[in-house]
Amino acid sequence: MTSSYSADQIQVLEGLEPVRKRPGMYIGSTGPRGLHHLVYEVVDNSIDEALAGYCSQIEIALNADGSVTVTDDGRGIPTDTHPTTGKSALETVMTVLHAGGKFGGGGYKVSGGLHGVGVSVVNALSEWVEVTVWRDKREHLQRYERGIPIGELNAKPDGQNRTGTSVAFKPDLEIFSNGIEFDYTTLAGRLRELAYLNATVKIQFADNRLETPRVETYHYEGGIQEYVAYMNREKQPLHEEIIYIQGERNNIQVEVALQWCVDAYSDNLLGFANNIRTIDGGTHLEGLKTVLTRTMNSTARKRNKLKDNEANLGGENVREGLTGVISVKVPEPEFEGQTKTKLGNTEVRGIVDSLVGEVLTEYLEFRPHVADAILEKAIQAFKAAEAARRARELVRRKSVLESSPLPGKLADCSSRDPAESEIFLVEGDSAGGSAKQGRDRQFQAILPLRGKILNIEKTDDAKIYKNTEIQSLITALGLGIRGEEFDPGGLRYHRIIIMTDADVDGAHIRTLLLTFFYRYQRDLADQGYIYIACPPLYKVERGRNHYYCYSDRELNNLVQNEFPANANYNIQRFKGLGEMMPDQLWDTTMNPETRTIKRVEIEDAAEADRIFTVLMGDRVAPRREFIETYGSKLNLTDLDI
Ligand code: 0RA
Repeated sequence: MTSSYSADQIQVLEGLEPVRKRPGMYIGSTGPRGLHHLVYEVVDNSIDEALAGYCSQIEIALNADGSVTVTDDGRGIPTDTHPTTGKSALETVMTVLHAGGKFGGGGYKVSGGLHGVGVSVVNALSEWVEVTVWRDKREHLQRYERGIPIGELNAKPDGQNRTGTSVAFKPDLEIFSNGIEFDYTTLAGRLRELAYLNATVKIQFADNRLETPRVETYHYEGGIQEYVAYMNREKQPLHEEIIYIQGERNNIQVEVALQWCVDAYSDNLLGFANNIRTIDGGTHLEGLKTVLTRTMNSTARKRNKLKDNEANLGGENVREGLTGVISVKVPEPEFEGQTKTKLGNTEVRGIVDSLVGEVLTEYLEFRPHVADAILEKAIQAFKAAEAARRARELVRRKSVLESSPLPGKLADCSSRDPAESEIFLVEGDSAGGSAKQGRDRQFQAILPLRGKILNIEKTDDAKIYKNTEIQSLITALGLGIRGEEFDPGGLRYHRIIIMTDADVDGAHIRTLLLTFFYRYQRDLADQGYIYIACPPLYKVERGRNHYYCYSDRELNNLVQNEFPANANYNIQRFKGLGEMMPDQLWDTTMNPETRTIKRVEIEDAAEADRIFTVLMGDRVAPRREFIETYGSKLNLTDLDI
């Protein structure tokens, strides 16, 4: 540290320097996820102010210069001088790590989880930040550059007597070296989710980067009840009214919304703790699952749907076709697991159990038709599961007889270390052949899949396990049975790479596989094991050089911008993977040194669930509507509908 810094600046540097040195420690990554995290961090502060009861509206704007502005109508960050630092509270919040929470704004803080690192982290990782606070009939403004205040906190009279906070920031390209472009859909998904989870808040989202700005408002007075309705809007509900349960015990707030659907076979339960999506579950979801199973079984016995000599319905059976959201607000949340997305507070389990148990039991007593409809579905599921179990046992017995449990067409790799092993799921035998010859057999396995695999969205368990393509997929991957506790220990490859042709059929097979993974064992996707290979579309030869292009844009760019105007060149369009020579396939698509693969991430589970239903389910009308809406983004000549 040089001696030219003033005392104030040294403190600032000590405060935020670690953040700039190791941004990943604070925001997870400096890729797109970390970048978007900055916005969530700032918005979370406004949401906290709303949960404390002081803020009703939050506006988020993506600005043309790449910055973002988040404005709320809360009380405004305090601007008086802070006793220990001698600086304004505002400057302290902005420049001292973890200072934000110490002001005790009341209500719930999301600290400790994915978010809650504090707005100072955003300040540290931004090229500049400008904070405006309206309070005490004044407008206060301060600017920071890379975490350092530029000048004093400036105040001028504000005639309007408004209150609130506005934080504008531009992410620092020095930190986010892959780019600082925000994705509208990603942000919109999370903001919509926040609006569902916090029914009182109105969230406005504007994209002012566009020539004609786009503005959307999210305000759902029905809260998570409306969230469930939204997720189910393409499905056929088993009962009209969404079951809603709300209560508070020991300072822990619990909210649950549930609706079963007729034509759905899997369950879709989303858990949130302090507005954070708990992908890895935790005590709130455990409590909910336990109480659902118990309540439905006792209701079944009361209503004579289960005889004394019949076994209890399993949790899986009871949850079949269920869409639900549980949102808890816990004063001191403990988040566990590698990604801190599992709620650990043990007291939550019992509170959810007793609260939901009491209300749901009574709800069903007053609505016997609803109770019977759910029970009949669960009993059917129970019977189907029995049939599936018998089918599975057949599979198991058969594989014991065959002595080799791995499918014959799998070309396995030599490595037995899943962490370094990958498997390519390849469309068709001919591409499978090229891939087998082109691969590095040390760590790359190939499983050719013949034709279209079963559409799991339309099928029940028993049929799924009889399907040979799915059987070989399950055994090759080393997976267990649908819905059983996911054990990554059993997984034989940590990269499952879907490699299909770059045409409509390829896209269809890819979607079928993704549907399979999403419905069959979503943890695989949630934990980032699923990838999509990116084979090239074109090979361009010019003289002794050749180039591979992965999109039309790349091809145009190459031909128009890189080649001289009168160049002679030849373009070969790959119609399928099978057309590529084994070494071409290796160079362009399989070699970890040179290839691009896309990891499948499920950012917005509710939307994913809905889209899978629309694209793969039984009902034609919503699918047609989806294609009509988004069809213009597709190349219609490629569509064979
Ligand atoms: C601490 C205390 C008070 C307000 C806030 C924090 C506050 C922080 C943020 C961040 C974004 N928007 C915000 N709005 C409020 C309240 C102090 C008081 O007036 O008593």
